[in-house]
Amino acid sequence: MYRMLLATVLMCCAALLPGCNLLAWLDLPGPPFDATGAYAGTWSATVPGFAEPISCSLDVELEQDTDATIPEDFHVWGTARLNFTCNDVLGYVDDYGLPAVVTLAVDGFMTPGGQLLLGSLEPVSEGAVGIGIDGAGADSDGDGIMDLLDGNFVLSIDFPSYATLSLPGTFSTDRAN
Ligand SMILES: [Ca+2]
Repeated sequence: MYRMLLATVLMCCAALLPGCNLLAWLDLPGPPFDATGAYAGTWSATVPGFAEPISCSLDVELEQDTDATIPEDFHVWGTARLNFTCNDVLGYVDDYGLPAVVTLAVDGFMTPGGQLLLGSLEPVSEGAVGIGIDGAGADSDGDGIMDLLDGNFVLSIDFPSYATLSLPGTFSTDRAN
């Protein structure tokens, strides 16, 4: 009975008072590093129906407030820009009606282990483009700032005038600033 009462009081406290942050009260460790910054690298994916993978450049800009109160300090957001302007990609740009560059706002979080889970889904003028990113961040020099991010992504493009394209692939980036 006492535990139920305590739990109820704590839940009410968390729900009603903005200053009452139970997670902060627990004094849990913060994010392993700060992802804020610009990252540049390449993406690679296999287009359905084609054996050869295609690859081109990728830019990611991220923000994270590691001084914020938990869980907001694990919140990561920014933009991911996939270029389709490389020679081996241009054919698919025509075939699939892909834009030359896909720039997407992404939002998500960092796990305590440094994994970044980011996603977006936003309408564009002709349809919808979405991306899901599952990346592993690393702080290679131990200064608390993330230095590289690589992992997997799925880009979904749904234009009414073209077939829906789901492009799963991998990416690798390093800090650019
Ligand atoms: Ca670092």
